[in-house]
Amino acid sequence: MHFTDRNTLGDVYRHPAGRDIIDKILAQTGAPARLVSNPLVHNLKIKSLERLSFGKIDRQFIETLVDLLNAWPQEVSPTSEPPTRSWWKDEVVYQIYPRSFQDSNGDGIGDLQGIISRLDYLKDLGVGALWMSPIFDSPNDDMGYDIRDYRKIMTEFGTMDDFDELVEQAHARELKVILDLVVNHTSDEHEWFQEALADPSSPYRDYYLLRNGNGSDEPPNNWESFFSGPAWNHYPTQDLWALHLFSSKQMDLNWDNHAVRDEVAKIAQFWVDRGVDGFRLDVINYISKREGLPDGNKLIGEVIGFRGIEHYFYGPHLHSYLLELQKRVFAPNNTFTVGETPGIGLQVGKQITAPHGPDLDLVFSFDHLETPGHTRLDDYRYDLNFLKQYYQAALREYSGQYWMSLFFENHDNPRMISKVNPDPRHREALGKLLGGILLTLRGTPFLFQGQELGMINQNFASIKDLRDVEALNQFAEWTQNMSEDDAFGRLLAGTRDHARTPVQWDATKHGGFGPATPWIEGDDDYLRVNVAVESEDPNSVLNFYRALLHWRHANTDFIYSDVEFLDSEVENYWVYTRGEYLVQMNLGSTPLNLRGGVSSLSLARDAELVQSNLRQEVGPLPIGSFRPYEWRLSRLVSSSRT
Ligand code: TEU
Ligand code: CA
Repeated sequence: MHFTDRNTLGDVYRHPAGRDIIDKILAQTGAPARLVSNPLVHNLKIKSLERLSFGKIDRQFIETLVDLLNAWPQEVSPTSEPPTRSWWKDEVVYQIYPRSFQDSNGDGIGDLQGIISRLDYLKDLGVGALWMSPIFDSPNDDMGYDIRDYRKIMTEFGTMDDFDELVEQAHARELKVILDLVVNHTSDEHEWFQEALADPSSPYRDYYLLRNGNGSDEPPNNWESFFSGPAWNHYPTQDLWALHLFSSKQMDLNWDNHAVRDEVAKIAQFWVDRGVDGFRLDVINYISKREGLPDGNKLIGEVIGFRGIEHYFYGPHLHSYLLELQKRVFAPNNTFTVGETPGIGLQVGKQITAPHGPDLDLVFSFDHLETPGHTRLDDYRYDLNFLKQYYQAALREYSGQYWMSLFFENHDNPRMISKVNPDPRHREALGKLLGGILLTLRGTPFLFQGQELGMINQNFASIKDLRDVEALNQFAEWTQNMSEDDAFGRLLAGTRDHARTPVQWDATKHGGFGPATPWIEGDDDYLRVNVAVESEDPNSVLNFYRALLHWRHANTDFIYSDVEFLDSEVENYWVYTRGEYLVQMNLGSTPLNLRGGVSSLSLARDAELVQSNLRQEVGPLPIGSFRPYEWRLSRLVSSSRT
């Protein structure tokens, strides 16, 4: 269908990208999903939005929407066959933030030799693949997500020999190695950018999104950076402006330039040739920007929070650029790929990971990480009933050969236990419950370092304890019109630093991370919560993860089995089957007692318990009753299936 502004919202909703955009707006505004099926809304023409919004949705937004709908593929391939077997479906991926994992040489910074020294721990835990946040040469303005040389190991992390040893040692343990490839932008210290600045006739000028200033001190458009302020650097000597969606030292590459795409393909091939099994592709859906880099719509900027985002989060050439990389590097080498795609919804996520000829094997979407109306920086209690609703809807879409990534934590987000319920009395049960969900839903689980210990947010005392460029920039912006205490208080709940404190290995100084004062420190939580203590405790979060990870390995049919949700409307109760297995849990901090009107399976008397998150000394309550955050996995013996 060729879209114009005379198409209706019903037509828009039938388009995969259109449906995702409308679903996101509904979710953000808390409007009911059925609003779209209301004929009054369904039959509205796109062009009427301008009048109905009193101009808030302006002409330019309408043209952007129509162009995007015409630029994007309009079909989502149907599939009902069972998923094909792949190592990246069999295995659980463990994300390592190298800077905070293990310091081997006493400089207070994690490194590759530190990772090598912990490979036996990871193998024993039961994970099957390691995704390392960027390890390449970087000035660390954004902790490695600002790459200065793609073919050199960051000095603090070690050498290429250390890398080769890590790959060899990981493969010897049948652990796959996944690198974090950041190719939406490079560091401003990358030689390409330095040459682009130095020489007006340099071919590298077209590697970036540079605009002549024509003497103006106004940026070329009104786009905002994710890390505060305008998304443009000005270089007065050259009278040049350069785009940076992230920090002012992370310069966006011009992917419309074939030479850039060629460079990226060669970089990926270089690491594949060194034994890398896969890549996590950083903000990969941002690489294609709308022609002319037009101003962002005011209303969309207010709703989404970043002005201009509609011009790049579903870029017009994203599909063709990903396909090019797939054909040149990933498919010929059978290289696993997972795209970090902030803002991408379920339908476009299915298009990108379509089983027959995917652009990428998996994507990371983030719509489940905050409940509607909240942002990461809000200090609120995350309601697990929202997680249940999200995954029930998402896994109805990602059925058959479609396959989801599953995660609750990463290096950009606070610890999930703290978001749900920081009450220390519930930490162990809740930590295990979250692991139980992650490892029994249908998809590939991604476990973030320390999550297996039940690590939580840290009691940072002041801004001096934080290291993250996002937090520091936000603090500088907010303290222009509020006190330092207030600005720090607003940052504390959601700063990315919570995920970046050193992994807690034992109760010695710095938690066994290393002898020196680490580059970032947490509170004294490591005295109680660490690998050494938890390894000896049969009731620990660590031993819960370890048991369930090994159980998965011994029951691969479970991994590929369908998921069927039951009793969906019972508050605080989440129950689903995975083939012959039943997963039940109490999502609340108070006891749950199921009354009548639930499925017979929920009250099955002879389901055999496989694993629960209760402490061994605590026996289960009568059938249909659950302790706070109680989780259990049972095998349905034949009679229960009736
Ligand atoms: O993250 C992009 C991303 O979606 C989040 O950083 C989010 O945009 C940000 O926290 C503002 O809400 C990737 C990396 O995971 C992150 O660590 C980098 O800082 C960022 O890209 C730039 O490379
Ligand atoms: Ca070190």
